[in-house]
Amino acid sequence: MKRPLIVVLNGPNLNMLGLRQPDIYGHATLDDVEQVCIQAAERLDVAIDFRQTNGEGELVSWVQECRGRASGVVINPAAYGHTSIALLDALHAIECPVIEVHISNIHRREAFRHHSYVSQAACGVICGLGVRGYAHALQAMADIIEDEG
Ligand code: CA2
Repeated sequence: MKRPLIVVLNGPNLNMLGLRQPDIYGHATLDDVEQVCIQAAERLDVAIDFRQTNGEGELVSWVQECRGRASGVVINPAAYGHTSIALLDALHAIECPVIEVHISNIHRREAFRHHSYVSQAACGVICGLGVRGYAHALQAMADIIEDEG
């Protein structure tokens, strides 16, 4: 039987992970995050499509492409979570569950990071658990997909 597809989307500057600010984001690179996701997907018997972009429009287009293709979306919108109504609108328009991930605990940081537009479209939010948050998000998404039958 075909494995359900979970699309894992990453927003701006996440390609810089591991290169700067290890006190906030740890030492893992984006390649390491992808490996965490690949291993979790193998364990959970789901397929993943892992992507990163610095462009808001590209991120919106990738979300739109999930419609009818993906069984679930895990997204670290990075700074666009705090700013982008366009991204929120795109996430509202797809008909699959969304889980938002942030590596850092955005609520322990500057006030402008405390609000995320994306959270309004998400069935769950994971933040502050480091890159392991992606594995937890994939586990939760696999459970949701199975429950939906
Ligand atoms: O904690 C997270 O995962 C964030 O989504 C990361 C974003 C930040 O804007 C959000 O508030 C929280 C930043 C992406 C990574 O930015 C870096 C910049 C320089 C060096 C390393 C990472």
